Amino acid sequence: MTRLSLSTCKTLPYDPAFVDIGIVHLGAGAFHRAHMADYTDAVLAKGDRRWAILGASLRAPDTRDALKGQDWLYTLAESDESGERCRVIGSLRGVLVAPENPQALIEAMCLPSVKIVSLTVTEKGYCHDPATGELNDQHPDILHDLSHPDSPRSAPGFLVEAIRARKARGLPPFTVLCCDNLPANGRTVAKVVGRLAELRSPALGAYVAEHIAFPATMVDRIVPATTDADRARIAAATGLEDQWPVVTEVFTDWVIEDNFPQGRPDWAARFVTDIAPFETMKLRLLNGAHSSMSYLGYLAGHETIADCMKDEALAHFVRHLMNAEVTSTLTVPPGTDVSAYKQALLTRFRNPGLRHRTWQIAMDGSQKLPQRLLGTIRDRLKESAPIDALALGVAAWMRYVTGVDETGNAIDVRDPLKDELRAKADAAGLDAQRLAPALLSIDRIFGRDLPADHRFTTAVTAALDSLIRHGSRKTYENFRSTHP
Ligand code: CS2
Repeated sequence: MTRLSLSTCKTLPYDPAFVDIGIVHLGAGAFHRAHMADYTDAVLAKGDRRWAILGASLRAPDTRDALKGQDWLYTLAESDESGERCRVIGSLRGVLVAPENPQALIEAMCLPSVKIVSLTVTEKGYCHDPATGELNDQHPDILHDLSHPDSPRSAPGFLVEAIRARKARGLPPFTVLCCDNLPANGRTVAKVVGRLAELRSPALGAYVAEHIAFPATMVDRIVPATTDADRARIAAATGLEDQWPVVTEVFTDWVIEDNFPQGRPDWAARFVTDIAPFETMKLRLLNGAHSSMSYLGYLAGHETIADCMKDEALAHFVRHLMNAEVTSTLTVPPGTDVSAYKQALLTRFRNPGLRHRTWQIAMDGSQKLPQRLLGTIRDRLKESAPIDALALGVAAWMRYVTGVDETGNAIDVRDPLKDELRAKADAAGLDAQRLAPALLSIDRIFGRDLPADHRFTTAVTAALDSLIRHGSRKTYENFRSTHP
């Protein structure tokens, strides 16, 4: 079959040979290619050719290897209940593999045409403590980057070195645009990068604080990992072989704090001055439901989120979590109908075209729980309001990270703290009275306040006890009876 490439693709409304690199993006994975690269493709198509993206992978060469032979083009397959439509995206103009040549990436970040360095490196990529948002200055990659500043490994290390190099060359700084699901993502990354710069030199720390803009964003699009079945289906639909298409939903949303001193593309995003209410609503309703469902659903034997939603008792739990426990903690963003938002979320979760695996979402729970569930729990405790559903979500994570499922099979737990989690779980055994406090003692996740609040510890321990004794399915079925 003919391969997708500039010569075989007839549908791009602009010629990617005549664009300038305005953006360097760290973490050119599926989410970026379905989200920001799509918004940027539309800008190029409208005729503003200044904003092509040069991507970088901070770890594996696989994206570069797949896309290089097709002139960096790829297919975006968007689905909803009515079916799937395919388009080719041309805004990505290359992918560098950082570990192969860190200097080449620093040089790219120093191109005079580059005005924005954006990031999707996942929560763990910022080398911070999830509970506090502070740089973890003992993180192995940070220790490495402090001793080898011109060949960094971490995203903060690349940002600091490129900021320093641009300053030394008299170039204007770039704007740093975080597109990960971190709480207060702009401020968090500003803190992490500012601290690393300061550890290199107080003058560099001061320069970052004074001159680098870190606009916050709320990003939203569901993007499951691409499978071989997706590749085959998309090739059949388009008639062109694409080694790494991206599968997503029709829905997309991007809210951005409008703070770009060096200019920005005219993305079809929502530009606002205060991002916080949008972000909190999304992280707590969408991602909070996603994570809770992924642990409970995985343990109950559900492979995908759509499968979870077909399980009436689990779908009931999700609705209860959103309506009875999360909504009261939100400040409604201007112009938002929260009921319609929640209704739309349930429809998105049911999307039959997405095989979004519970195992994929279950990844990196230690980095996700604080902003997805624990912040909500803190707010509910302040209101002296019930936290039963939220506590069950946390307990399901605890059961999951023991690494053994309900039938005795191993769970492939992926998490930067996985060894610590496993060691604590093994020492405690499958006993909620021991396992819950053992995991709650990790203050990088839970802080000091939550483990000291007996309303929280009691609720989590009771939920974990039920999960251990009765299994996940029985536990959320009982939940439906007791929380109709
Ligand atoms: C998911 C998110 O994998 C996960 O943890 O919850 O990637 C989710 O699909 C996106 O945030 C949706 O915008």
